[in-house]
Amino acid sequence: MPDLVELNFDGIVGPTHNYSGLSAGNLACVSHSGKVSNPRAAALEGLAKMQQLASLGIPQAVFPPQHRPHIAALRTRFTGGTDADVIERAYREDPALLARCSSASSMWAANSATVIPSTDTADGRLHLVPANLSAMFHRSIEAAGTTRILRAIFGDREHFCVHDPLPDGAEFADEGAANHSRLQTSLGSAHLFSFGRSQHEGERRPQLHPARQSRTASEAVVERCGVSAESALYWQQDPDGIDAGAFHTDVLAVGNLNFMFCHELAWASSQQRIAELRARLGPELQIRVVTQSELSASDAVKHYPFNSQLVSLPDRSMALIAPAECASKDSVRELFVRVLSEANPLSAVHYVDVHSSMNNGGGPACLRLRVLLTAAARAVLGGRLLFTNTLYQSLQDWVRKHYRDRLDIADLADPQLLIEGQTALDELSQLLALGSIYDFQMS
Ligand code: SUG
Repeated sequence: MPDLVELNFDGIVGPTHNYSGLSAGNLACVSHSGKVSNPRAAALEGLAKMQQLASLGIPQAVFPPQHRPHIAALRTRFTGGTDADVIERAYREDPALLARCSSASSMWAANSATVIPSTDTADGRLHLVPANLSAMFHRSIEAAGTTRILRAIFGDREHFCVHDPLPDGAEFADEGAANHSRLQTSLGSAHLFSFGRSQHEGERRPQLHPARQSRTASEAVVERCGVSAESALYWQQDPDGIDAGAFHTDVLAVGNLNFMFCHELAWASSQQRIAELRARLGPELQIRVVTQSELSASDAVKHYPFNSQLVSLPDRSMALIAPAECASKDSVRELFVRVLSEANPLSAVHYVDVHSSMNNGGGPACLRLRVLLTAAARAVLGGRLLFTNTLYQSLQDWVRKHYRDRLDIADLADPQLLIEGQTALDELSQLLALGSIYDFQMS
């Protein structure tokens, strides 16, 4: 089997990063609704995080943001006039729609696609299924742009296959890699797909918050990518976990190779499920389940310890890349100290400051799309996306040149914001050698 190395593609925070409180069930996002944002600081935080990982020897790449406001979506409702007219009318007549069309939510690259490495697919290519994000309108309008960007990066058909997103709507609602985890031991690999709801009658459902991912969507992803039926597992998110604010599984669980760190409310009947997984992958698999009494799910949702990245270091031990919010909570810090002292592959915890993203419910793990690549596949990636000191410097300069340091909801009505975004992203697509990836570059 060829050696696979993980490359993390981090979403660059877009110029319209704001707090519109668009995602019901995402408690941080709802509680920050209406606050003033600082897109420049948010984008620089994201870049500094990438730099921190790169300096630990962890392969890192960038994923470009989408252009907002999404003019085509606004024009579905407001058909005439210039772009500025459309924005102005939307602000007057349907400000909620303008907010939905202005979110910088494409930054959370974990939701951009499900990725299956070439070792685990029937045709030996790396497969990507862009997520339709059907559960929330402001996210569903990412799918077409994401598909285009993925095809610009993974365009080599000998090594890659970028599918179309699944059909829109509740039946196939798909949130991408946030609900997918791949584990591996010498006995093989297992793909864990988590869903919030299925066709199964009598299934317990969350009472307070939406269950976003459908089981049918995950089954379709498995089928399209040619993942063997034996290695795919479908686990229901615990409805109590969703009601505590874990809208995606990666809010309560993270796994890498033979180690998984999770909360007991990540999945329904978690003990039974975990026993099945252990039986499949054997004793090399280590799973650290945190109980409610050790750390409540609602504290886990407040501080996001499980939304850490669990990464392999060059010495093959693992590190947890945790949000800085974890360091300020005694019970979370103590949990990390305990887990570090136990027999498992974890050798370190590093904190990163992604405060602006956290305010919208996106921690370190949400910001990145993990792609396991062979050396040959890595050599044919499109664009110039690999994170180097030079790229870091150029991107910092680019953000400082183009991004505002203050944005409130009324600023979304400013047509100048659209122009600033076009100018910035046009320059970015050249910097990253991606060609024309934005609608405004095609017209
Ligand atoms: O879909 N927040 C995102 C956060 C996504 C986090 N991703 C993972 N867990 N993988 C969401 O709820 C808020 C945007 C706003 O209000 O403008 C938002 O979409």
